[in-house]
Amino acid sequence: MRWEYLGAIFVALIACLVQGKEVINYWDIGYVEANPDGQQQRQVIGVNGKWPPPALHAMINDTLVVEVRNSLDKPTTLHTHGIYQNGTNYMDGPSMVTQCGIPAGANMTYRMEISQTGTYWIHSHYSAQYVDGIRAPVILHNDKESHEYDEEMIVTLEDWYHDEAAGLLQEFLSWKNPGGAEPVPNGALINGIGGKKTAKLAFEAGKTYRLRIINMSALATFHFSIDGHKMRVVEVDGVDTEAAEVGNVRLAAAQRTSVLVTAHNNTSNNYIFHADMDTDMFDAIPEGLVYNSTGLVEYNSNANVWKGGETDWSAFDDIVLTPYTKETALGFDVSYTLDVHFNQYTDALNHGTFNNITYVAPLVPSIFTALSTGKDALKQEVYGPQTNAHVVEHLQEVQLVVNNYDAGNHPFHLHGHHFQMIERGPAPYDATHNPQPHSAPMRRDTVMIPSMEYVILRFRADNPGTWLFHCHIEWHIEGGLNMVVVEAPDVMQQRLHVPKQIYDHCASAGIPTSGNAAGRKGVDLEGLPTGPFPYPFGWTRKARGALAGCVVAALIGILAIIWQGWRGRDRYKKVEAVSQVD
Ligand SMILES: *[C@@H]1O[C@H](CO)[C@@H](O)[C@H](O)[C@H]1NC(C)=O
Ligand SMILES: *[C@@H]1O[C@H](CO)[C@@H](O)[C@H](O)[C@H]1NC(C)=O
Ligand SMILES: *[C@@H]1O[C@H](CO)[C@@H](O)[C@H](O)[C@H]1NC(C)=O
Ligand SMILES: *[C@@H]1O[C@H](CO)[C@@H](O)[C@H](O)[C@H]1NC(C)=O
Ligand SMILES: *[C@@H]1O[C@H](CO)[C@@H](O)[C@H](O)[C@H]1NC(C)=O
Ligand SMILES: *[C@@H]1O[C@H](CO)[C@@H](O)[C@H](O)[C@H]1NC(C)=O
Ligand SMILES: *[C@@H]1O[C@H](CO)[C@@H](O)[C@H](O)[C@H]1NC(C)=O
Ligand SMILES: *[C@@H]1O[C@H](CO)[C@@H](O)[C@H](O)[C@H]1NC(C)=O
Ligand SMILES: [Cu+2]
Repeated sequence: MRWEYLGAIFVALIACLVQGKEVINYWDIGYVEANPDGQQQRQVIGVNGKWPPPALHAMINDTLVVEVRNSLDKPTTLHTHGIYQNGTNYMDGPSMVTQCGIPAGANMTYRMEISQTGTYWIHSHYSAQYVDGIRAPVILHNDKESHEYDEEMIVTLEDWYHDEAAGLLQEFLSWKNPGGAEPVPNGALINGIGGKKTAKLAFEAGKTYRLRIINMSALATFHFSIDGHKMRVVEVDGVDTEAAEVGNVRLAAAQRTSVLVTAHNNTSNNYIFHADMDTDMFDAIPEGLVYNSTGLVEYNSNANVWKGGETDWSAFDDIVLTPYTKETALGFDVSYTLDVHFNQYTDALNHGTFNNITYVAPLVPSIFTALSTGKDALKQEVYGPQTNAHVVEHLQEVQLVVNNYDAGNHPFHLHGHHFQMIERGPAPYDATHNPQPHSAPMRRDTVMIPSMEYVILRFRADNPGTWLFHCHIEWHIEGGLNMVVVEAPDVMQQRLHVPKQIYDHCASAGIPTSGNAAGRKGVDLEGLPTGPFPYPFGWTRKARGALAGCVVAALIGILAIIWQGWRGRDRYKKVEAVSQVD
């Protein structure tokens, strides 16, 4: 054998070691029966005939593969939340943004290179499907973690509904719900169990545990704490942090936090842990709803439950954390201000909106518009007025200023990136003010913006693709609180090659895969449905209510007059008739 062959083999071997392995998971997605809270048996969406779906694990540099078979009677997709999908935008999952949806009975191979570590999750991004249970943790390990610990455990928190999402969605997006009251969950699940069943975390004396807490909620925010134990935050949304001691952690929907907990050095007690849902988001609290869930940290099955001590419920603020790997604050080449409002629109439904535009899916998924329209792909118009597309250039530094004018708190998620959290304050953000970011700002992929506050986010556009930016409350996604960041469509055209499988799915669903949002050339959007729009004159909800009242009163008045008229005419007729008979 010649030496250069040996050399080549050696290089290939090294490349293999660094590239990592392929981790293949088979997921047959279908309906199964489950009763996780012991209160109601219902149909849920599970994997391989089981529920909850299994957690996925991979190492940095591995290729994570999920072979999906769709055994549902409707389309589905999978979104691996927080994964960059660098070069594989079409594996990101949101239906009508990066793919058409896997039709009932069809298959799809999701394949992604893993360049990240930390705690993530995977869920359907088709309609409100994940609320029916198709959601699972994704744990990405490093060969050497930033902090030392003995063992790790996953703690999933999710709100649970007894009714299926499709029906709840119908009630939510209804003219009978003009105020947009979200469906309130029937309870909460910890690691997939709830009600009278108790979730347990088994601790051994003296060990240090990493708890990977994942909020897989549709709506509810959770506060998590353990009686009699200190917690140190070491990761949020896949970004390792310098250890920070806290009394409790708050997780909005889709957020993840790892905490280190050192077990006591004796086994004389067991301890309660708390996962309390924030009821601020609930329009009403139904009778009997247990919104404060508890579980047991068990040292010894015979030990008593420790009583005493007060939980430290002091606010937990993620913006003051320090990332373990520090990056200086980005500047910005472009800045977009996004005003968040909820209002009743001209279709009589309550919609979530950025700058008074509510998202409506285009006829052509945005990725295909970006890939097929040549130079026009750089124009915002080709993506259609209702996608709220913002086109950014390759490697630009982008700033998003999000003003939350709604009465509720909303967790916003950007696909394809971790953004830097530059500043938070009372809305509206004053553009003349010069923000003073932390020298190494915290990064994450989902940020909670409290009511009437703004947050400034920055990221580098180094990942060509069509990326959704949206509120992660499932009901608000469906209500239109989404927009699409179209990142470097010119570079997308050079680098992205959408697999044939995805084109086949579109073809079988009759969805076009070229042209602008309407499937046409240039900026001719004929045939693309428009609206719904805000009511004109910027009337407030109250004013419209009053006006609606007036209109109804006026209508009743007019109808009454007409009816009187009809009756009157009848009476005249009768009188006439009588007189004729006479
Ligand atoms: C992952 O790959 C990068 C370079 O591609 C390399 O520097 C790193 O050591 C690899 N990590 C592991 C755990 O293999
Ligand atoms: C989908 O994959 C399954 C194996 O998981 C296979 O049996 C089936 O034939 C595939 N269906 C299609 C339409 O390719
Ligand atoms: C999960 O997120 C929802 C929505 O923001 C929130 O109401 C709930 O409290 C969160 N759960 C946890 C355990 O943080
Ligand atoms: C047990 O823990 C306490 C406080 O946590 C500490 O002061 C003590 O030294 C520990 N004992 C042993 C034997 O490790
Ligand atoms: C066991 O540890 C707890 C917590 O550190 C402490 O309060 C308790 O006194 C210890 N009990 C014994 C028997 O050491
Ligand atoms: C639920 O927990 C919160 C703290 O998170 C507390 O203020 C409230 O009183 C508790 N409510 C019930 C009914 O336990
Ligand atoms: C958007 O709507 C809100 C409330 O309906 C209104 O206050 C605001 O001025 C509108 N913004 C723009 C840019 O039209
Ligand atoms: C994507 O990959 C390119 C190199 O191909 C790299 O420069 C860039 O930082 C990556 N972006 C993300 C978000 O991973
Ligand atoms: Cu929201």
